[in-house]
Amino acid sequence: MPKTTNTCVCTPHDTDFYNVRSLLTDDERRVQDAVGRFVDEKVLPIVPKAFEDHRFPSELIPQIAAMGLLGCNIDGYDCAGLNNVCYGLVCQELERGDSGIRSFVSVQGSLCMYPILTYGTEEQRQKWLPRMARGEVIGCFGLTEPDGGSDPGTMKTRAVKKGGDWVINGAKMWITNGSIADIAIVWAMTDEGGTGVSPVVRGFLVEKEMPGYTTRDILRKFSLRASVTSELFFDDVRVPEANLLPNVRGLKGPLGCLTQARYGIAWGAIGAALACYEEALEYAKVRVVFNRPIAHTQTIQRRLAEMCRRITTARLLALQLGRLKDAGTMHHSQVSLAKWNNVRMALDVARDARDILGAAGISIECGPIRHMLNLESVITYEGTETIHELIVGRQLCGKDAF
Ligand code: TGC
Ligand code: FAD
Repeated sequence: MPKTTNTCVCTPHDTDFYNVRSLLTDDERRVQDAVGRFVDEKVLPIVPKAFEDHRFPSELIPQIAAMGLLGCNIDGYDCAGLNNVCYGLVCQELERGDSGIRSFVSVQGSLCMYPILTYGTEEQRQKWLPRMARGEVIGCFGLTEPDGGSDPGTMKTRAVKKGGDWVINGAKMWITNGSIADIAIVWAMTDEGGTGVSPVVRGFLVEKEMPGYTTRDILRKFSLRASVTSELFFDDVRVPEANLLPNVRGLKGPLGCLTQARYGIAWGAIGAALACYEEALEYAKVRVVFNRPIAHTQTIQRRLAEMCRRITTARLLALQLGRLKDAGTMHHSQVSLAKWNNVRMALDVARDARDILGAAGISIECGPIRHMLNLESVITYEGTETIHELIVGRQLCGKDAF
């Protein structure tokens, strides 16, 4: 039997070394290209200044909505009904622009539209989802509290049933889109089980104009500056029963939403890493020091090869995760491994790219420092790196070590 020989050798592309794009369907490639063009033409020209000015570029919302990117993996309710690989590619392209833009889309789709779709009534879906897909109603997701985010089971915000309403008291902290949101998905402890029974977490749709509900922006951030981050306060906020999400009880409600958003982040981080790597690679080829481009030195080549290796493996990991999600077989611990791996990869790539750019790398004119600073939030929110390591550890060892 003759040995099979490889007769078609294609030169690896420096930004897609294993030609992962060839594993996508035509539709998936079309979605990626359309969002990529949007990022090149509309996001990148304005986002460094927005970051510098500590301003969320809300003028992008109608364009993002018109492209069908809000809740894009939801079927019906005026949503695009794309598969989860497409949703991942959307996140990847948006975060190639800025993590703040991907954050906006993650929160709207995965943290706000998803729970209404999955835990809400048909009336709630009809009322909110089409308007949220069109960007006419903006959402935020309130889980984290001032006393700690990693262990949401200890939350202090309480909802007490009074007559036909629920009355909410408490506060949420570090909430993306908080002050620009028309509705907040708020998770609160209830005592609905009665005396002697453990409190139960329930989800509520709190509307902006409800008396007692206020927000305050968190200013002076060094990270995610092109994104709104707020505190939410609830002072005897009366929420009608019609605004309770009836179809989930317990922490699995918010954690189920986090699985959706963490999935998107695992893809998004690849975009941030690619932006940094491409800039460092181009710079290294033209920056002449000691009479030769720095790209002709062993150390710089090793560092660029290391970036290429880590980005390539992250891409393959995200794509397989997406295929599992589309097949309905993805486990949330697999999402944790991907969020942990890909965000750590992106942060390391961004820091190294910043260094390869030398002094120029500290300027807002260059992307890596902006991505690097953003990724300090991305590695913390949606579960810190440690929490994801411990989720994978629990899956392997069968015991909580939190
Ligand atoms: P645990 O006992 O593990 O779970 C309670 C119930 O939930 C189920 N479950 C999940 N379901 C779906 N997806 C997941 N990821 C799930 N994890 C757990 C679990 O099966 C159980 O179900 P049941 O039926 O038995 O009741 O709960 P725990 O209290 O031990 O918590 C474990 C831990 C530490 C992993 C969890 O609390 C955690 O993930 N902590 C991190 C918190 C976090 O990620 N917060 C993020 C806030 S939102 C945010 O950051 C938005 S950033 C937005 C942006 O700008 O992009
Ligand atoms: P803590 O829980 O106090 O953790 C502090 C440190 O202790 C971390 O390093 C952590 O890894 C470590 N640690 C915790 N437990 C253990 C353990 N058992 N063993 C070892 N180490 C441990 N939240 C929302 O609800 N909605 C949002 O929209 C939202 N947006 C955000 C936007 C930004 C820009 C940021 C920065 C955060 C946002 N968050 C949001 C909050 C985010 O989810 C939390 O910051 C995160 O979950 C961590 O919580 P914490 O900051 O309270 O840290």
